[in-house]
Order: sequence, then C-alpha cells, then structure tokens
Amino acid sequence: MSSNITLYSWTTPNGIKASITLEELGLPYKIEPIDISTNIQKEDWFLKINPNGRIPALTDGSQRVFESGSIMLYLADKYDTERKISYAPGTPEYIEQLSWVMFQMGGLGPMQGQANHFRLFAGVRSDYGIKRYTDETKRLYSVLDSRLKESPYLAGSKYTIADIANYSWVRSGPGALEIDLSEFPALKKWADEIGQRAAVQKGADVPHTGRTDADRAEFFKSARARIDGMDNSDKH
Ligand SMILES: N[C@@H](CCC(=O)N[C@@H](CS)C(=O)NCC(=O)O)C(=O)O
Repeated sequence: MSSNITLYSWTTPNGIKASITLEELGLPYKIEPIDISTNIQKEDWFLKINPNGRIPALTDGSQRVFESGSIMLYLADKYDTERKISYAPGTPEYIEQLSWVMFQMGGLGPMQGQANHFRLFAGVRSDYGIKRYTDETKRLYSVLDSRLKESPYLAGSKYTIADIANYSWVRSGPGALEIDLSEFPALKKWADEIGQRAAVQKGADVPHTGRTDADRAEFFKSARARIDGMDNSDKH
C-alpha cells in the first residue's frame, strides 16, 4: 500500500509512540523535527495540522492526524494489514488493545507528564505536586505490572501498539522521576525486552538529535537539583 507520510515530532514520550509505530511497520516517512522548546508547535501553520499545538502530528497525503493514540490507531487500521503489531477490529483482543491504549492516553501519559512537570520543569517547588503525581504514576505502573503478571503483553499474547504506547512513557520513569522499576518486576522484564527491539531503538531516536543517554541523565539530574534548591511553595 502506498503512503505519503510526514511525521511532525520530537524525542518525547508522546512523540516516539508515533515513530516507533512507523518503524515497526516498516513504513517510509518524512520527519519534520519540531523542537518544542522553541514553540514552533504554536505557530499558525502547525495549528492547521494539530489545532492543539502539540506533537506528535502526522499527515498522510491530505489527511491530518493528531493525538498520539489516534496516530497509532490510524497507522494500525490502515497499514497493519498483516497484523504485525495490532489485533483486527471486531476481535476481543482489539478491545483489550484499545483499552490499554486509552489507559495510557487518559491515565499514564497525563499523570506522568504532571509528575515530570513538578519534578523537573516547574517555576516553583511543590512537594505536594511532586508526591501526588509521582505516587499516581507508580500506582499506574502497579496496574501495568499486575496485567503483565498474567499476560506477556498488554493486549494478549502479541506485542501491539498498546505496548508501544505504555512503554514510551515507562522507559523514562527511572531517569526522570527516579522510579525504581525493580519494584515492578513484570513491568521491568517487559520494558527490558521491548527496549531491545531494533524498531524501538530506531523510533526512540527520531528525530536524531545526537543526545546520548548520558546527556539525558545529566539533564534530568540538573533539572531535579534546580527544583530541590527552591523553597517549598506549599508552605506559603
Ligand atoms: N495527548 C497528546 C499530548 C501531546 C503532548 O503533550 N505533547 C508534548 C510533548 S510529549 C508537547 O507537544 N509539548 C509541547 C507543548 O505543550 O507546547 C498526545 O498524546 O499526542
């Protein structure tokens, strides 16, 4: 099947969901790097592709697709005819896959995103905000851990877009929030295995910025130190 895909993205947990899915499907695509620190994603031309002004977004010919979950479902529905990384609509496994994609979109992404905000990026230090969202992230990890104790992958016996969606967030929990994944043994085993996949390693480096894991670790460390150096604003 022919495609004319352009991906607008950056190496963030939501961004790499789209690029890993494209790599797993072996689809050709053009990458438009959107460095979100420069706010290009708020410019008028980009808002025509994603009215929400965030990455990732994708165009396929004249079709625009925004929201990382919709992008994954769109790509799976249209291009995964061999069902390499998805279950067929109408099957019970498809509904399980959809449920775990929505779990990530409505739960893990927003909650871990807030934890990252309070722990790394906020303009004030709120110990309440850090605890609330880090605890909720860990609670969601325990839900994933329980599921992965009973099933090798989130939707069933096969690795799917549900795993890609959740893995893309879980992978950064240890570095950004100092979450010890060994507290969640089934989740850790699953994450370690997914992290070995060639398509995952390739997709997680899109667009290629040249930043290494050591650079990222250093960034997280100094971001946490900046927050730790402030007075806790909850007291005021
Ligand atoms: N629900 C959206 C969230 C997208 C999102 O929050 N993207 C972040 C990067 S992970 C972003 O673009 N941040 C820059 C901004 O908010 O301006 C999705 O899953 O696509």
